[in-house]
Amino acid sequence: MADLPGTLNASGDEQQGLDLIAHDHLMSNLAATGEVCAIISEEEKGMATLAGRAGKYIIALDPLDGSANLQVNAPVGTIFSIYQRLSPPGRVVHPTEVLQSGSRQIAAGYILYSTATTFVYGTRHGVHGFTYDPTLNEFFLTHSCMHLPQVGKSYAINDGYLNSFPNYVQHYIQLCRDQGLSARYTGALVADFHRHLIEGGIYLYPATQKAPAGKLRLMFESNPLAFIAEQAGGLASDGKQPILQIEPSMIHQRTPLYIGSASMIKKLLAFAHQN
Ligand code: FBP
Repeated sequence: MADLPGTLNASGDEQQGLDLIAHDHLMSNLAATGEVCAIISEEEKGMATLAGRAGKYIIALDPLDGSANLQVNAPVGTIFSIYQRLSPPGRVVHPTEVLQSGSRQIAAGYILYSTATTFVYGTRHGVHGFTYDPTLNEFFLTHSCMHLPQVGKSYAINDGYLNSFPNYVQHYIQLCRDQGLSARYTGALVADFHRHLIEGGIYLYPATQKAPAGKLRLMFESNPLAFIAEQAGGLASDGKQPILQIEPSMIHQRTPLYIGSASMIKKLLAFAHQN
């Protein structure tokens, strides 16, 4: 049972009431499929094992990304990863089975709740986007075979923290400014990432004094979007290695995140290696 609103989740973030409603809604609907044997969620301390051990899949969930945007009516989203279980169906799922590296994802996706409701998912066969039509209560394929452009016209970073970011990030942001790129930061990673998936760009959330391990969660935010980015021709890194290569040691582990257009990420990493 997840915690009550006004409380902190396992990552120490204030929970909005809707964080928990979204969490409970997704948990019960995923359990009802009978295909899922375990779930880890940003809103739940540990692994939730589901009654039906026959399920073949493990799900990682960020029920409501950007939930601080709710009270200001700005975009939010749901992010998910799908992994195959390591033990045979029918067995009790071992807690280590949920700590698989992002490279072992079989699928990942997100739903963006904004001016439209958009569902994007990626597998090793490509990335596709669907838009919800409320008049027909249907999602329609509107973005097939999505490719993340090699370069973009914007960057997303919390500029207010710039002085606490590593020098190479400050140098890279100065380059973006010198090139006349636009700063676009919504307060919801899923919304910034969606913009970059369509028109190119880069999202940066480095380690800071306040968050020395970074802010974004590896299992719930970074791995799923890194999988989609790479399947769409983009890149995702923690500044030292590809996000998908990170071996997780904790469910609520955080990581610095740089994700988006391949050539912009390569330029940033070139600065990092000079540093
Ligand atoms: P939540 O999943 O708790 O919402 O945290 C993630 C996030 O909200 C991202 O969506 C967003 O890009 C970032 O944190 C905003 O953080 P900050 O307010 O520190 O810039």
